[in-house]
Parts: sequence; structure tokens; C-alpha cells
Amino acid sequence: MSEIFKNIPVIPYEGPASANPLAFKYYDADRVIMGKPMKEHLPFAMAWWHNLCAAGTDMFGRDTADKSFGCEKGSMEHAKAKVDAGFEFMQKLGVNYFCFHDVDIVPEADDIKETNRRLDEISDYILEKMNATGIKCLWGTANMFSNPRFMNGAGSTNSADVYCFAAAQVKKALDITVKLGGKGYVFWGGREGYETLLNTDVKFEQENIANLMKMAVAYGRSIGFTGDFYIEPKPKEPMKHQYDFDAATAIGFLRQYGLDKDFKMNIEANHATLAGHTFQHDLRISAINGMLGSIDANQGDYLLGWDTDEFPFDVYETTMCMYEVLKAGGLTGGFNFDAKNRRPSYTVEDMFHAYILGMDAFALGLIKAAKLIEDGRIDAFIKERYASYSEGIGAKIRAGETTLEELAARAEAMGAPALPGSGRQEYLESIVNSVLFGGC
Ligand code: XLS
Ligand code: NI
Ligand code: NI
Repeated sequence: MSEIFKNIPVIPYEGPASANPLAFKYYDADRVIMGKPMKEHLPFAMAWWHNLCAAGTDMFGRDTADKSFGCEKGSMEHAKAKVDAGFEFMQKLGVNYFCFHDVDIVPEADDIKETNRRLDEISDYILEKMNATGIKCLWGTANMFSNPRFMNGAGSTNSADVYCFAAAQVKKALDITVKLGGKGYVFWGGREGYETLLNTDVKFEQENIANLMKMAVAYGRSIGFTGDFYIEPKPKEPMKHQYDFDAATAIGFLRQYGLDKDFKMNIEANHATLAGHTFQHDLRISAINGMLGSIDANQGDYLLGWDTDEFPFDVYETTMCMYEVLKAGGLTGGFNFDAKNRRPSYTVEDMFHAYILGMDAFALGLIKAAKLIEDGRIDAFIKERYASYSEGIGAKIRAGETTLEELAARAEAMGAPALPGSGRQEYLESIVNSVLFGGC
């Protein structure tokens, strides 16, 4: 097999002073941060779909990038060329994982039996490459939103026949994920949502989605899948109302249907911001519920109301993300670059620059988050802020040993409480800035 990205070397770490666009400035795989090398804190993954399939087509124009890799698109030869390209790409960057949808790795045939045969063939080839390189599968998923049959959703479809096709795709995608040793299996809501209540029975649809997930858990466990299932929340796009709006909604859904032991969250930065939250918020909600599983590492644009899937460059955001991840004791999953080059960035160099940008942004975020934690002032302030609960009546409230009558009597005896202590937000924000930018 010949080299595909001929002008691109293995990307070295050269440090912050380097001006080499094909070098890492901050991602130094073996550098130890808080007792662990960066590469263990940051199990990066390549998203097959954006990196090897998408070529810039949008609503207003066709492809700008050439991702044919010298083959006719839609052929199995092309599918194999994408495997070759993907593994060379990951090796050159030191990206140790990948994520895929079924139809990213093979062209979908008219008959599902033929698609499944193709999946068997390509997964043999992927497995060979995995064994040769040590690169692993982070998670797999089924694309149950592109094919016209899924116009009304997959688990939420009004057609029982289409529901069977969704089940068949989940089954096969699980087979392939298990075959490739994937750590996780993702359900992103796709078209699981609705446009209008005039034609939709929400309760009915949600019950059907839950049943599909239950069947997936039962089947997955029966074929030896020991990893986590993930829900990837998203509030809208393509549907107006997506059922998995945000982490809190998805966690409530999982608990309602008894799926919370098998599922965790795959939090995507751009989805959280579309939901009107910060990325950090959805990470925190997941973490405090024991459900922070994996991350789709990208970035939205605050001026645009859709999933722009940009490569993450905002170090403030990556710092706050890594702050949550470190506090949660790490991820069981990893950091999947569910991100695409901007349409005019169509060259091979751009593909590498994008990953270097994203990996450096997270490495820098990790370094700074560790500094924030080691600095300790934020933690100390939060502790102090709740100090009134550490003794006396506060401790009794925390222990759940009070009644409303008792507390009301106390309030009446006091007449009026002292104001709560200052939130000191600006002071805390200045600590973050001095940790991020201090020492210039
Ligand atoms: C779309 C989602 C999708 C999932 C996988 O917005 O982010 O790419 O990650 O189906
Ligand atoms: Ni997305
Ligand atoms: Ni995603």
C-alpha cells in the first residue's frame, strides 16, 4: 500500500515556540499532567464521517475537497481506500481511536443483506489495520437518519416496518462494534423528534425509542459487549424538537425506562450550546449523575444557530471541559473530533492542521485545568461558600433531619437572616484569567 498523504510527515511535538504548521505546540503525548501522560488523559478519536467522507457539500454548493483517494466513490475499492487513508492519517497524528457509523465505512446497498455483507468485508480489513497499528475503536453507531425511510425517525418512526430496519441496523452496527472491540455504542437522536404535534404522539414515540434501546442492550450484552451505551443529546437539527434535548432530559429518559445502568452520555460541545447551555454545564450534569461517558470534541459559533461542528480552538472552553473531566476522574470513553474543516479549507494540509488545532487546544486546556485545580482558590472559595451547612442547623439540614416546622420556628426567632456571602464571580473570573494568561 502506498503512502496517501505524501507531503505530510509524522507530526512531531515542537513546543509553543514552534512556527511549523505541521507540528504540535502543546500536545506532547508523554508529558505527565497530574500523574498521567497526556495521551491517557486525552484519548483522541477520528470521526470517520467528517474526516474521510464529508467533502464540503452544503445546502448551497457541492464538494470542495477531494476525498476520492484515487477511487470511484461509492465502490468498495473506495471504502478500502478510506480505511488506508484513515489509518495513515491517525498514525501520522498519533490519534489512537476512531468512531464510525455503519454507512461511513461502506456504501449502503439497496438491500440490507448486501450492506451487511459489505460491512463484514470492510470490518475484516479494518481489523487487520487495527492489529497492525494498535489503533482502536472508540465507538460505533448506526446512521438511522440519512436514508429517506427514516424521514420520521428510527425508533420514533410511525412505520413498524421502518422500525424493523432501524433494529436491523442497530443489530449489525453492534456486531461490527463488538468485532472491532469498540468501547462504546452511540445513539444520537438523528431524527428522533418531531416537527408538529398535529401529527405526533410523543409518548408513543418515546416508548418505542426506549424499547429499541432495551433490545439493543439485551442483544449487545448477549454478544459480549461490555462497554457503555451512550446517548448523545442534541436539542434540535434536523428536527425542531429532538427528544434528547440535553443531558438532563436524556438522563431523565434513561431513568424513566430503566436504562440508566447501561447508558452514559456522549456530550458534544456544539449540541450543549445549541441547547442554550455551556459545554461545561452538560458535562457537569452528566458527571454528577455518574453518566459522563464520552465527548464529541468540537465547537459551535455563538453567532450561528446550528451545529457548525468546528474544530475546537477556544482554550477557555477546552480548559473548562478538562476541568470537569479531571474533577470527574477522567472519561471511560474519549474525545471524538466530531468536527469538520470549513468548506474553503479543502486541502490535505487543512485536514492535518484541523487535528493539530483541536489536539493542541485540548492539551492546552488540560494543562490549564490542572493548574486551576492545583491553584486551589476556586475549590477553596466554593467550600467556603457553603460553609453554613457544615455545622449547626446547616449540618442538620444536610443530614435530612429537619422539619419545615423546626426551620420555620428558627426563621421566626431570627427575624431576618444576614445576607448570603458575596458570590465573588468577578474575582473568580480573574483567577481563571491569571491562570490562563498569567506570566506573560
Ligand atoms: C450530529 C451528531 C452525529 C453523532 C453521531 O449532530 O453529532 O455526528 O455524533 O451520529
Ligand atoms: Ni453534532
Ligand atoms: Ni456528535
